[in-house]
Amino acid sequence: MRTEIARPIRLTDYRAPAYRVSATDLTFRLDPTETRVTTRLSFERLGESPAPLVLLGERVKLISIKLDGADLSPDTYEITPETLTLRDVPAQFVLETEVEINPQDNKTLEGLYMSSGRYCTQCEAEGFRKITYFPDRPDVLSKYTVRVEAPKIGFPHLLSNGNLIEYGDLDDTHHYAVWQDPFNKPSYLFALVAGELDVLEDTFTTSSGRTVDLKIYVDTGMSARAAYAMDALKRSMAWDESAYGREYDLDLFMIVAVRDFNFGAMENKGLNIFNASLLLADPTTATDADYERIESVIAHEYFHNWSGNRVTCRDWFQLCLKEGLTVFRDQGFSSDQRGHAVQRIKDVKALRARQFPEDAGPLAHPVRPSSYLKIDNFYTATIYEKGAEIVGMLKTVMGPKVYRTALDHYFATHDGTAATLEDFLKSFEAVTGNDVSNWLNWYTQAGTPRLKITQTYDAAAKSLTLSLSQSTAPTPSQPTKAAVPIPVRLGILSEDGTPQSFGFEGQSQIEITYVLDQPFAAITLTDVAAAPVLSALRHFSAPVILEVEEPQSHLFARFKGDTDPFNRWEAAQKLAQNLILTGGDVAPYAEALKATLLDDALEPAFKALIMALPTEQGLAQEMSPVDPAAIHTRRKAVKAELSRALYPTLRDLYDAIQPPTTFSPDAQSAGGRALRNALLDLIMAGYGTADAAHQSELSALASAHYARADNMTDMIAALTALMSVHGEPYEAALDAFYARFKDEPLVIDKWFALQAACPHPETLARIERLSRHPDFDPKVPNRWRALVQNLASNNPAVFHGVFASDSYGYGFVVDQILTVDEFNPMTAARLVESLSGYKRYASPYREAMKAALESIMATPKLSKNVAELTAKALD
Ligand code: 0A1
Ligand code: ZN
Repeated sequence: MRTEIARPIRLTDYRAPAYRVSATDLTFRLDPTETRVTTRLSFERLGESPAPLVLLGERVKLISIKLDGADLSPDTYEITPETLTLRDVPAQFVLETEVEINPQDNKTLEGLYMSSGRYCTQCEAEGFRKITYFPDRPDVLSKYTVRVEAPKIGFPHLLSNGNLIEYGDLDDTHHYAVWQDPFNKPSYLFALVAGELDVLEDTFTTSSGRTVDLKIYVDTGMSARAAYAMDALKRSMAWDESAYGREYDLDLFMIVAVRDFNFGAMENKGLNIFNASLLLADPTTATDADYERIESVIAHEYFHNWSGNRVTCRDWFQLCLKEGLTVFRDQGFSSDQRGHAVQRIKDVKALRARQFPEDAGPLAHPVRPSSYLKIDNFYTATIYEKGAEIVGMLKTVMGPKVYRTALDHYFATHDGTAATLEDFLKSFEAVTGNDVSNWLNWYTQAGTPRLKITQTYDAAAKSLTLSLSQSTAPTPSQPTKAAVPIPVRLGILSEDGTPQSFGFEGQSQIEITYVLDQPFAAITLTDVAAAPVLSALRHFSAPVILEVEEPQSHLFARFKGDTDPFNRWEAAQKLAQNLILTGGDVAPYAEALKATLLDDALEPAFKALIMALPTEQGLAQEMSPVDPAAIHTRRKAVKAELSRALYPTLRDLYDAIQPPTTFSPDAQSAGGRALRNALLDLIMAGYGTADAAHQSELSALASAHYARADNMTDMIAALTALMSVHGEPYEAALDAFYARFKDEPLVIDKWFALQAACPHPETLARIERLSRHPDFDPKVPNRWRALVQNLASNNPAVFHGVFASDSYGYGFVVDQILTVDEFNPMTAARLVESLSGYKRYASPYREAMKAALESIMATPKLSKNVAELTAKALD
């Protein structure tokens, strides 16, 4: 049997709901296999004429149904596997249903499910319908009262959204709690948690003087590990007040950490639920990257309280209204906490690594898609990260003051409602009086625009003419593209790297932002004293691919001295990319890198970033057709050569850094560790081509780094360094690591991840072995992703089988997708993307990847999630 192709949901089919729900009362009698949910909904018809009431429900067993207190006979309603329809209802009525659900059996991790013996929920996007019959769509907002009943033993904490208004004993064995949320909310923001938990408590005083109780619930014995998350939460609350004037609105804010979770975290009103990996941290179990992620995700979910909860989305096509805006807000927070340049470089690296390939392949979709089969498949880098870039561009073009006023206007105008992207853009129009409708093209058009700049310098006239043009290649179902507004921030340097002023529109400037909103435009900079080096798209002012024809010397000038740190890093990356993809002498690049490393004015975190060569995945985007074997070999060779050329410098710098005796996760300390570990990484790249004596010196260095590591960042860096050595020292360190952390699931995830990401001929066999390890469980997404996602996304050499042409990693990944698709389609589907770019690959990879996708498609009973993405990938 072939999976039946479902009917897509289209934006143009949007119809306002026929009924509003003025109150939602839920009672949960919790039981692992037979939870009873009683739902009392007060409906009011919105339109003039009678309309059927269609409620959504999946895998819920209807026990009883009453309308205005009277039992309904089965011939008055109709049930399908996904709906409950009442054809004939009054204009105003109360509907009461009782349903039975089975949380223990629910391995989709959507709706109500069990994790480590606790009950928890995940309702975004369409999980609430797995709890009860409801108009489960984001434009139906309602006030919730929730009563939770459970045994006292095993379930001392009974949590839901809002305020606790009542609790007590039902009898000797059972108790209950009643929660009331005073704010209207859509069903996707509903949450419930019940179980044994430890809690870390604190308070926050808002700018208007209200005290908010903060509670973070974690596994018993783990509350100390929530301290960093608590600190990040308080900083986020203060930042949202000062940067956006947004104050928290309830008296209580709770977060719960759970081990089994499909995504990162969820912004349920007043009760955020987090994947434990993004909440728990201490120096011995979490890396600096983990601390950084925790800080940004805590902020992200908290910021949703305004951008997402108080103002929500009219329908799921508007997902980026809340996600793009909230990512932009959390990036602003991180940037204030950790440094603007370093944060921008990291954000752009992530955008290019995840969003650019998406936009260049068969899964390309606009930031506001026009149709979908499963909305779960649209929690993508495009909607999140490209969505954030659009908001960032608006801020760049409008300026910070206008941006802030427009956001204030947006929050004030749409508070308590479900809004659209047009509403968001209209706030900018309301504040500026300007038409901003051309910005909608960024939302409706897929594909990364290419920005081409050609330059003509007239030495006699001292003028520099820049011709700018934009184009976007066709994407699935969008053959032609309109121009989008592209802010191009630019300045000029002299050949020795010093900034030059210039005239533009009659004024002397050091930097301008020109908005290219047509397919083509030409501008002239005057008073350009000497032959200029153009520094365009500073701070990555737009998510585009920049093409500038220029000599290598210009790249070196920017690498050495661009005052814009982003473009300094960018020039270094371009030079490294050229070395790897087209060859050339490594010496000048090594010299420039050395000068950078010896420059005391630069931050360690920036130096660490500039030392990292472009990744194999990044290089693949620059090659056509992609030959992963050539990329791997050439990158490795350039890295080894750099390592040899710079060894004395790298070693001196490495030896000169004394790791601090006490650990602090702050940005500066993390930057110091990042630099020391980047030095180690580059030093170790020389291992393969070193003589025996030097090899044993390097092996000893990596082992000593491991032995002295007193924090997880340094341990992982040492294990990564030992990958170059392989053999006994690597195995011994891995075994020691496992023995030490075997009772720490989050660290054992790292143990799996590390091995899966090792670029070595034996890795595929090791991964297959690890998939039979007693600690491997595909039902736990964190563990599954650690092994499988790391192979597919972070180990291109092994995934594409470059070490042995007959063994690709594709087959293993397909088997894993199919295994997980049987119980958790949402998580399984996210891995299909790894095979989707096959058309860009050279033979034989291309054919093998395509065959892998076809084998998925030929499988009976695929989920809608996997079927949608596989069909698109093959299209
Ligand atoms: N709104 C969350 C993302 C999220 C979406 C779906 C989930 O489960 C299926 C979980 C989380 C965020 O942006 O953080
Ligand atoms: Zn979000």
